[in-house]
Amino acid sequence: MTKDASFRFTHAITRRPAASITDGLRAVDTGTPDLQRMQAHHDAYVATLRATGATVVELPPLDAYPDSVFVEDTALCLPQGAIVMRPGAPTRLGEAAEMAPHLQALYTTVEWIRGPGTIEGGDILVTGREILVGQSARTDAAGIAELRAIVTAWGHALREVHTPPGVLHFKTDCSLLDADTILSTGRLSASGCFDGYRVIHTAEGEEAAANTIRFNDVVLMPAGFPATRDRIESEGFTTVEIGNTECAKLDGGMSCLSLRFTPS
Ligand code: CIR
Repeated sequence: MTKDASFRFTHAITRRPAASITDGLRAVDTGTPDLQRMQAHHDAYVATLRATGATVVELPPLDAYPDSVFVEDTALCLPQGAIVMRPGAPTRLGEAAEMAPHLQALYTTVEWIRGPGTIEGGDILVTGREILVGQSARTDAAGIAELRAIVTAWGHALREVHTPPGVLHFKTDCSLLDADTILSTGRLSASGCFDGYRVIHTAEGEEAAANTIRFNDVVLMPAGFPATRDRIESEGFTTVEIGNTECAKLDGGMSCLSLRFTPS
């Protein structure tokens, strides 16, 4: 794939948060998310994606799945096709089948992780060179092996890495800023998993800013992390800050809220 294909996209899919979001999974209870505030943040997020010229499909809320706003975990979208994931959280398993028809409407090739292994999109970082996948409480070796078989047949290199203990997903702690540049927390990059890349670190105490998305010409990042924002800007990127207080209560961030791709 061309290097730019890791951050330039014509399409995104999002899903509006459901009223059941109050029952969303969380590692630590820091309060109940407010649906109205989350919707307002979500509207700003979608508007920012659209402002780059992309087509954004906004799916309706799915009350049966409290975490279904976090669509990233349901699929991996690559230039050659989409792969429907198999989430490791039992309450989220059905979200993948809900997403599949929307991918089939846009892609010629859609593959499935069939199990018994599990894997969630939040553990997968596609760079300009390779696909990094972190084992986590949600993503296991069998799930990664199944993904490897599909993506290597499509010409990608897959490298297995580790999600820091106590961190939900690999990408909770990192994101791609361009084909060769990664934003990372110090605790994650210390593992050496980004050796050979240009790494920009989140500022001290701003680890929660690590999950951003580069989408066409902008970097969407959670609001409230000025030192990290300044670092990203000083490296030549254009940031847009999006409120993330409500998603953060459910361990969610910028990448979780969309699937980003160019259909083929
Ligand atoms: C969960 O625990 O599954 C959701 N509350 C948060 C999912 C965040 N998704 C992501 O980082 N890709």
